[in-house]
Amino acid sequence: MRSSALEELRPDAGSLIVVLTGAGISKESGLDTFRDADGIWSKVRIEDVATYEAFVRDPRRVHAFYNERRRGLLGANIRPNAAHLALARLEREWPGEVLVVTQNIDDLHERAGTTKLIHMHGELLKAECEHCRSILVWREDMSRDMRCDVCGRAAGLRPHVVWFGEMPLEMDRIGEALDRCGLFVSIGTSGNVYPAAGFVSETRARGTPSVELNLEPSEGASSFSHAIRGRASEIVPAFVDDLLKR
Ligand code: BJW
Repeated sequence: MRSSALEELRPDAGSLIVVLTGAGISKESGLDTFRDADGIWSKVRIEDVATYEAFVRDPRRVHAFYNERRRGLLGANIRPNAAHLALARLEREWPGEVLVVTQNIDDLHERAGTTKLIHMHGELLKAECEHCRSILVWREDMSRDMRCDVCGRAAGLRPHVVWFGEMPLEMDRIGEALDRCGLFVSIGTSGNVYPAAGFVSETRARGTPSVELNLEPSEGASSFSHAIRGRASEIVPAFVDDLLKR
């Protein structure tokens, strides 16, 4: 990390910092990314498990995919790493606001202590009823014939996740935060999936400084004003330390 370059990133003490996170921040907690060589999309096809059409065609298969990932997330060995913990510290200690917008459906930010958080692609530990639109906390396996606890109807429960072609959640709140933030930070995302991949361009158009913390340059790397390369568990705590020292 070049401290002279980082110095330029100094946002006003009272300003809002928006942090976008992706699968790379949870990799060192033991959860797979999507597009790395050993990632989830190297084992299953998007069109088989991550579209509404796939769910209608073969709900058993889609439920099996998410049931396995839910069981994995709840495994005793999965816990937040130093990067999640550093972002929770940033929220506690930064004199302005911090909003974490995560594409991840895991709950590792919450477990680390982050409270100002938007799960734009949903949450693995929740179910949604297609009949009454209730969102239910869900830690067990799910199947198509289960009944909704709220409306009592069967065959309507789906994982509360955003598949391709579906609208990500809380886009108005995210847009408002991007409009007024003093710093945009992106951590552990490949920049392949929109609309999240376009956030940096939105902030850049307003002249807002931005920094990408990732193992390697993302698809949109050239749009960031600054970059820090390395493993999230090492570079995120160092970055947060640096921001809080100023
Ligand atoms: C480390 C590290 C370490 C590793 N330390 N770094 C053309 C055709 C059709 C659709 C589109 C199109 N063009 C655009 C679209 C829209 C589409 C899209 O973007 N498609 C692209 C593939 C082209 N987007 C959508 O459909 C979205 N909706 C939408 O646009 O709504 C508007 C609309 C509505 C109706 C009609 C039309 C438009 C929805 C996207 C939903 C994405 N869903 C998923 C699955 C969620 C549930 C689940 O988890 O199963 O979300 S896909 C998957 O990708 C998941 C992730 O959140 C998302 C992003 O992945 P992420 O986090 O970036 O992970 P990776 O693996 O890609 O990258 C990890 C990075 O970490 C790498 O860079 C590593 O190097 C790094 N890393 N270890 C630091 N230790």
